[in-house]
Amino acid sequence: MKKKAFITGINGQDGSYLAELLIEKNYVVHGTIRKSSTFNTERIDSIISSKHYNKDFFLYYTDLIDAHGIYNLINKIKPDEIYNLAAQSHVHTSFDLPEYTTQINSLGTLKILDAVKNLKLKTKIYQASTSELYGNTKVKLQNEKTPFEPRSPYAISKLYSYWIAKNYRESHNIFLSNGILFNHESPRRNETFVTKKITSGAVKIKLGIQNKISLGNIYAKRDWGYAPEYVFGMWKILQHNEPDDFVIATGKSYSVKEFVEKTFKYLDINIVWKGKGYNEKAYNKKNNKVIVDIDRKYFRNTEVNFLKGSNLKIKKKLNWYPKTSLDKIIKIMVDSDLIKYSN
Ligand code: NAP
Ligand code: F7E
Repeated sequence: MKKKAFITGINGQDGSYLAELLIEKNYVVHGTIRKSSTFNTERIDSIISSKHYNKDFFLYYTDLIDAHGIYNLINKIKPDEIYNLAAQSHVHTSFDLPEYTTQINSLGTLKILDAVKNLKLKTKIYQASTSELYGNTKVKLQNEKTPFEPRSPYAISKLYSYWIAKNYRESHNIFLSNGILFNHESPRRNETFVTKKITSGAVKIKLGIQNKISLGNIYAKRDWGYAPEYVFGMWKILQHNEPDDFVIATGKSYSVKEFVEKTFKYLDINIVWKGKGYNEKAYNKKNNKVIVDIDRKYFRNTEVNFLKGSNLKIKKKLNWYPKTSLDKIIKIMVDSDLIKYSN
């Protein structure tokens, strides 16, 4: 019998890669998308137009706000594994939409856990936790034991889902694991996140269809990994012989400014930085034009300044380790943007 997986947020960056991985691993994959007035399946269109659609790949409209819909779906599918990836995942937006973010990221998770509990299923559940939980920790290399200091409504909503997952694991004996994933990127990242904003902006500058990129805090540092490898880590977490929590990270950290420099370097555009604070700018050395400037609107009310994760536990217990360097990730993203915007 084929294993059945249920992925919430299957048309997101991670959901789309995970769906491809699980189909390759011979699962029957069931996934949720939201009803939208426009097409929203771009990241999974290749599966929809493949032989898998409605054979071993099924889509359902639902929203994590809808407890009955979720219960009914889980009851109908009775999945072996659930990957709860659906979320209002944008940190900056969570300051504007704190209640909605909490409804989806916190109570949405609870709805899934309650469905599995009430239906008395033996389903294993993966909960998408995040390095944002660490906030402005003083610990220089964050691991599974590092105390959390969340700094945004997003992080706080995910703190609830992290703890409710642990509680349902302990109090209801459900196989429930948190993956504490550090930032992971790919050509499928939405352009509202900084890496994709930079690679697509730099490519458009190279092609002469955009003049500059406006950014917020370029001194924030992140541990950026490659999304397809991280979804493989999610799957490994659920194949472990017991439920547990794992950090997935590269162990390397770079600033947004360094990401900008690496991206322009790959595109053969030489830049020079001048000015300080809100007046800092990067100039194209060739023509002295401003190609990066700072815009206050992209700053956050409270920022997470530095993240760097330890992957020791997942390396040791699950033999998962990152393979793709940041330079390689930038190359993959820029090459994909070049194809997209050259046409
Ligand atoms: P993403 O691209 O933003 O995808 C989020 C998915 O959730 C989309 O399919 C989205 O659907 C869906 N969704 C949003 N609101 C929903 C709602 N009310 N009901 C049902 N579905 C809803 O995020 P991602 O990068 O793939 O991340 C996957 C998960 O990992 C998220 O929970 C995120 O918070 C977490 N995470 C991400 C990272 C990272 O660096 N990428 C790191 C740590 C943790 P629409 O397309 O309709 O919006
Ligand atoms: O910001 C700074 C910004 O929005 C990264 C989500 O997947 O990863 C992601 O959250 C950094 C921040 O990602 C701009 O202030 C500067 O310090 O790409 P981001 P994020 O907030 O780290 C975590 C692990 C998740 O769980 C989330 O779901 O870049 N930054 N200038 C900017 N950020 C954005 N978006 N736009 C700018 O113009």
